[in-house]
Amino acid sequence: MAKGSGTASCSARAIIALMVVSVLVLQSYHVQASTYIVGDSLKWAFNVVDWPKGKHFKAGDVLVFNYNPSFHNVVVVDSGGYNSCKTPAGHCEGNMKIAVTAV
Ligand SMILES: [Cu+2]
Repeated sequence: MAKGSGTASCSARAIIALMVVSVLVLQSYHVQASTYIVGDSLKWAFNVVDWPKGKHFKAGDVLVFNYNPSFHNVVVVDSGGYNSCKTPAGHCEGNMKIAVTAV
């Protein structure tokens, strides 16, 4: 009986340790996530195509697109859509597009 109790206690400690490690991993992941304003002071506008250059995005980072929805929008496309983009108002052709790789 005493032996069984010891085993249960040991398992409980292992589970608690695992939970602590999980929380620490989640917290460090959360701390490392960054928020970016797409286009910085230009916001989401024409000629933002080079904005991602030199930045190193990670999974979990947040990209904020600030724009007037009466004039612009944001659409996720694949590389084919990115390269061949055509929009009625010519915004994509005006380099109102970005390609982002997160690691
Ligand atoms: Cu636009």
